[in-house]
Amino acid sequence: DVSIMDGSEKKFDLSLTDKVIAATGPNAHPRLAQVMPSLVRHLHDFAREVNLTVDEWTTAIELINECGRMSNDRRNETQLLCDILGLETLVDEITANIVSSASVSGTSTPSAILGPFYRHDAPLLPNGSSIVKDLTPAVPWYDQAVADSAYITGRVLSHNPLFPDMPPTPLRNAIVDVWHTAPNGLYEQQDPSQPDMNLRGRFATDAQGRYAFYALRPVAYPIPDDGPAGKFLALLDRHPHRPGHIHFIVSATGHRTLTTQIFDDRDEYIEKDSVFAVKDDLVVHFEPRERDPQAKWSLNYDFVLEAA
Ligand code: MBD
Ligand code: FE
Repeated sequence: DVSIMDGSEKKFDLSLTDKVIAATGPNAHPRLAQVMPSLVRHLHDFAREVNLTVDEWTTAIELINECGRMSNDRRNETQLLCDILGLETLVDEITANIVSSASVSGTSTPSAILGPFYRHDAPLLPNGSSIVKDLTPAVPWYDQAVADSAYITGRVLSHNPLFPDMPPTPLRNAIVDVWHTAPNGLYEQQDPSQPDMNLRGRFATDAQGRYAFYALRPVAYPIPDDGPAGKFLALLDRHPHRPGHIHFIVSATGHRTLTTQIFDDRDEYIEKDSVFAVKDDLVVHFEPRERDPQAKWSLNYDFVLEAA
């Protein structure tokens, strides 16, 4: 026990941990007043358990400071740090458990983490068009893009948890917001050689709930590993790779917005995602596509939203 009291002085009766917790005032923000005792206890217990030294704590502070200094609209290093610790996936799981009624588990499409590369205001495109903006032989990844061109279709469906036995029904005018990396493993905002908003788009579903667009089969890709999060991974002897994935935010009036990702089942990293986001129901299988000069592969995937 490292508490500083020796039992003789009533004034120092509380352990350091209890003092910090007791310091919270009566007018504290209610949610903070609720969660901080637990946070302080776990932080203090962690430091005691590992015998954390001042030097080690200073190193950790520098890591976090460096993440903060690097973070901006184009790269959120602090979020990346959370991702490699599994924290974004954990809070995604907890949130899903809180907001979905337990009885409907498994009936709507599972969520997955947003990640640091979403951009608002991707162009709204007509169904059947392509999110691949620059596909000329001058593009360094042209050959791979041609080989992996894909036609992605599906429906957005509604599940009403109040009527759990009813089959999901098609949702008209749902928005499918999609983004993925180029075959060089970079999102457009990471890569000056890609046009603005390359490989991003939004599609509105038709009266039958259908969406359709041309994209590429996603490739495995290393999360940015030239910063503090990457340095941390290396110190842990961990690889930075994510399995090939496509991000989606699917929204519709009167429904919970779904943030998710789908994962290509051919990917060698499918079981070792560096940010722990893969779920069984999000693993998809691309089929060879015949008689379409625009796409070598096809994928059909339905999203099921929960009425809210
Ligand atoms: C990504 O591309 C990503 O999707 C996540 C979740 C974390 C880091 C990089
Ligand atoms: Fe991603």
